[in-house]
Amino acid sequence: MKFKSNYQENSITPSKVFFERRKTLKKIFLIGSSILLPSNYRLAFANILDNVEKNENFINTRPLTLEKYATTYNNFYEFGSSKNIWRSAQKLETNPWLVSIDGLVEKPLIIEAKELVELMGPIEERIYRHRCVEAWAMTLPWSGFEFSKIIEYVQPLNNAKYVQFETFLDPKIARGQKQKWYPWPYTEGLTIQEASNTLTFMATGLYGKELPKQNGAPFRLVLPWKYGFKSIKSIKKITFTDRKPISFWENLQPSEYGFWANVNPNIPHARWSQENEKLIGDDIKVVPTQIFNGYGEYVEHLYNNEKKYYF
Ligand SMILES: Nc1nc2c(c(=O)[nH]1)N[C@H]1C(S)=C(S)[C@@H](COP(=O)(O)O)O[C@H]1N2
Ligand SMILES: [Mo]
Repeated sequence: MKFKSNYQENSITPSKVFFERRKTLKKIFLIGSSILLPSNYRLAFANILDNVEKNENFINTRPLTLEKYATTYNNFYEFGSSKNIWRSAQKLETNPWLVSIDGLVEKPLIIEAKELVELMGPIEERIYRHRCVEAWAMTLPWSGFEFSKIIEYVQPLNNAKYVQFETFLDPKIARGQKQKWYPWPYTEGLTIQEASNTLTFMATGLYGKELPKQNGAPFRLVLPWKYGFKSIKSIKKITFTDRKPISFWENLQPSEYGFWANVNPNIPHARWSQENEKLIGDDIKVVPTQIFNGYGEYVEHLYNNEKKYYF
């Protein structure tokens, strides 16, 4: 993979040199409240996925979805509304990829995606169940880091109540964005409590490899207790705010796609039941949907034990 070969440098850099360089980078980040890195700092980093630790809290009894389905059966409306967008998603240029973290924070940041990942590492692997609002499901091995690390780093102000996420806008490469009736760019939002939860994950890899473009390279959110549309792909902008963000799907059809969107078998979608889900695989298996997709122990307290948060 092209991305990988660019990343060989540190595997042959003595670790002390690498460590010193990391320190220099950290100092640079600390100089201004918001800075752009000079281009010579767009260094090639180690293939950080080589030293990924599996997080034992998030292994799964459900078998992993076959990689061929996870990477060829996708929702990424920027590239079209079919599941078969993996080829057209290869047009997305993810290197360079500048990300802005701004709004109500002490230390706003504009940074290259690779460098943000370096800064937030080490990378860990978590196996999470994934549940799309369309009633299909997968079980996926993500690598990445907890979103709380970003929160710690930028230090939100007291009045920051929500986090808004936004992806790219480039109709020239993303054909779906030529469809003007969609409220591009794709936007999502969480309360700051949700964003700080242990489960809230920034994925930078899948199946021990760099994150495929169709799965949201260079990084995307993964929120396993919520319907999949909340897990926004290919993030360009993260804004801490005092206003509740209106997400892409909520904006399109608020009676069908709620802000909370917590997985709940008892709250049907306007057009179908959510009682069961189809596990994608060679033989499609139908299993009951679990409240909070089975992650209640981590997130129930966020919702005052009210298990109804969908809208
Ligand atoms: N930017 C963006 N992010 C997105 C989507 C999208 O269309 N655009 N689709 C969402 C939906 S509906 C789902 S189910 C998941 C699918 O992720 P996957 O293709 O990696 O399984 O991505 C979510 N994130
Ligand atoms: Mo979805």
